[in-house]
Amino acid sequence: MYLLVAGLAGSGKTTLVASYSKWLRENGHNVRVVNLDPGAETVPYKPDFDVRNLFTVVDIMKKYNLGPNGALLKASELLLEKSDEILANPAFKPYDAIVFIDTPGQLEVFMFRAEGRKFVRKLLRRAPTIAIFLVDAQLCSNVGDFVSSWALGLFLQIKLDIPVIPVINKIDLVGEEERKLIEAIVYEPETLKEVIVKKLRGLDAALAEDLVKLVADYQQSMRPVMVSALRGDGFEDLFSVVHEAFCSCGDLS
Ligand SMILES: Nc1nc2c(ncn2[C@@H]2O[C@H](COP(=O)(O)OP(=O)(O)O)[C@@H](O)[C@H]2O)c(=O)[nH]1
Ligand SMILES: [Mg+2]
Repeated sequence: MYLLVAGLAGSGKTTLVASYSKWLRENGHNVRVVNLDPGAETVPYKPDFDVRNLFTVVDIMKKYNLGPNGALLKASELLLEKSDEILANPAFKPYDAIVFIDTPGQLEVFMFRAEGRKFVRKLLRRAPTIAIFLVDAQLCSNVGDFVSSWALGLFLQIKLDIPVIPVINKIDLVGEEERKLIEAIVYEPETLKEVIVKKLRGLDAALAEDLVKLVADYQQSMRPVMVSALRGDGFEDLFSVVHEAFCSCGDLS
């Protein structure tokens, strides 16, 4: 089975891939780790497959004379072009392990473009695939930012059409009061509604209602989890939600 780790740049994807895969191994699970971020400088885990052995953002910039953004777009084209070769690597054998996939820092390039989605469809054809969507808990210092990022997980679910588990990361960096606020936003649709109406003022009231309903439905199908990728807090809870998600897409192992 494949576990895609997605989220905005800096949300903690790479850190979570490293610490959570280690935790799973220590708990007797077979795990492999794939780095699909061609822009990563270093990764704190030993990848079983690393896309940087095929191309890196820096190489692409030089070879095609592109700036960083152009190179990222080119990288997602190359990822799809070379997908058969990539997926043939033994690291992607899906049935004897949980295969973690660390994705590019720039979520929009991978997830909100046809190439990224086509790659995900290829994974899905091989084995059950789910995603974790990381949101940085520190964003709650501006509730509007937090809710917008939170809703992005929902759009990801719509776009990719696979189960997406919303995960609040860096919970070690927020105080008790902020933690309560986050809990209220992610577990209580009424609070979320209040926040959307008050803080996302640009949103028309009817649209706000619709957004609240969508997010509430999303949460019902997928329970949010709070973790600290750095400290390893919340990993048992994350495991039970990941397990449930795989069960619901037909893979009980
Ligand atoms: N305090 C704290 N820092 C974290 C946590 N997870 C990630 N970070 C830090 O956030 C920064 C970005 O993390 P990274 O894993 O590279 O994010 P990515 O861009 O999503 O892959 C790094 O400095 C990490 O050490 C966490 O749970 N707690
Ligand atoms: Mg990363």
